[in-house]
Amino acid sequence: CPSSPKHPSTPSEKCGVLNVTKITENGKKVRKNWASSWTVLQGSSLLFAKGQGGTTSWSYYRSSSLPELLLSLLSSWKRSAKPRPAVSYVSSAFGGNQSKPEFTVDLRGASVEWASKDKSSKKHVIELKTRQGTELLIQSEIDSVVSEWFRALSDAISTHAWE
Ligand code: I3S
Repeated sequence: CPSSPKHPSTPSEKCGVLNVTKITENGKKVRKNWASSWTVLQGSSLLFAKGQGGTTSWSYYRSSSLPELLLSLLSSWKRSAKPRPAVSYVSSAFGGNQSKPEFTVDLRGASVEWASKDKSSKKHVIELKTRQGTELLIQSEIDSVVSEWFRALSDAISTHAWE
């Protein structure tokens, strides 16, 4: 994974697109609001960033292959009502259009488990509970993606448990 804007010198351990919703915030139940988020695991921090304009987020392009990059630039160009010159898409892909971190979760003292059926009707759902009383559901339609995240989050939690 590329570095995040928050910690430019530290490469992140894992990144990717996941569906995420909070279900509890500071101990209080909140309404679900599933959203697709660019997710970055770095040390004991888990960072979520929304892509801008429904396209892609800051590091997507940097972690993509060239054919993927060209395809996504072409599709964002086609989607625009008033296409801009191609060069402006290229510049936005390389950092001009970085999305802001939406929120960060502290994994120290957190726990992860597979969410029970009553938490969500979706498949492959991870429930993450933080020490601060925030509970998140994390999901992807691709089960291998979710399994990898489960392992990465469990590892990060045990590595940073006593900090
Ligand atoms: O646990 P819930 O309340 O059944 O979650 C569902 C709702 O949040 C629903 O939204 P509205 O009640 O605002 O229409 C969402 O669209 C669903 O995705 C939620 O359930 P899942 O099972 O997808 O997590």
